[in-house]
Amino acid sequence: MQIERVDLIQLKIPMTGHFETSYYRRYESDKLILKFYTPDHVAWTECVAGAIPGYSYETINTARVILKEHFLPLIIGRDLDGPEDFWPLFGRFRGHSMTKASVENALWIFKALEEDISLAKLLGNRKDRVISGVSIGIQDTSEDLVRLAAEYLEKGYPKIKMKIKPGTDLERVDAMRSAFPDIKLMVDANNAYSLEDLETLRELDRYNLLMIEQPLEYEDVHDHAKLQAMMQTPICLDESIQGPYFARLAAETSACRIINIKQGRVAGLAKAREIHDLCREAGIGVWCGGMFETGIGRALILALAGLDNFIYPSDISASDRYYHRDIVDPEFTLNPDGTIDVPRGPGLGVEVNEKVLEDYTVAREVIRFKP
Ligand code: OSB
Ligand code: MG
Repeated sequence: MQIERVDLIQLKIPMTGHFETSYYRRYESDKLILKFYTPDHVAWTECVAGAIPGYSYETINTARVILKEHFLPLIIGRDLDGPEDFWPLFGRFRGHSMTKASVENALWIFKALEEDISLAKLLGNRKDRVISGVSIGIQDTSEDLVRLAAEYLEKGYPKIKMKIKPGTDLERVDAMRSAFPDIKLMVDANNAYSLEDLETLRELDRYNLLMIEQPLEYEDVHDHAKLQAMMQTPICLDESIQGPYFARLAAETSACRIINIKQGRVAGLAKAREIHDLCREAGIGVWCGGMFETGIGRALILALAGLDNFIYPSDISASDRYYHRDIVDPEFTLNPDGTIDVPRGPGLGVEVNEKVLEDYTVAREVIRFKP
């Protein structure tokens, strides 16, 4: 495969409702979409970095600069066999995992297209469906939270993840558990706590939560190990697991019992699969998180999320969870059994609707380096 052109397409997509984490409330989704061209095929990828450096230091603007100055010149015009060529070329670069993933993903998709098989099949995913779940941002009141959760449960979502932050945490979890005593419920703190908050965190043990996601800072693997030893609820790490090494560190120090795999956070599908395999050996179950993906990124993570150690419900919800109109056809919908279909067509298995894409586009650049 020889990539001859890449379009960088910046989108601003209004969201169906605001989404607040412990660090930021957003009303719209800023996205960087990449369209890669070889003489025979087109591959679409999505960089999952956001508008502000809140989840990690990356943003769509750091991604654009790194892509243009460092990453794209390395691959455009080069003869590549497939994803196995990625790390020998990109291993020399530090960080910028989401940006790396947006390039690495294209090599997988081209490989699948060349073999005329689905990305899921190429990755070794034999499942047709993945268990869905919905992630709910911090609401203004407990009543708002319970009302919103009821709507999603009514639609058939089999798991609710609620974001928490200090101050309102216990009141909100209490309200949710009183309203829904038996549902699969978990919380995500996005680093909002420290070991000083031990008393509050241990109170969470009373609510039969599936897990508590990333309570402490992303560097604090050691403190998570201390916390896990003092809590019954499984700790799940998200931000802390920046690659296979961190998964091994977390396993060897018993810092968590569960890991949320986001392929963007760990620099692509090869590393995501490596972490998946390593966790299986270590007895750590994983699940597939999300980054408000459009249908492009959603198709990609569905292809990954059917591997056999993805044993907890995902954060992969239907297209209309965040977007009035997704940029792919068909849009993703929730099955009556609370699952989402894994696309089975060649490559990503979805078509990009360029008319809808155009409606959301705020900037587009064509990158082409002539030899
Ligand atoms: O911490 O899992 C998170 C979204 C953006 C950044 C971080 C997180 C999230 C979510 C939403 O929880 C997951 C999704 O529905 O895509
Ligand atoms: Mg998280």
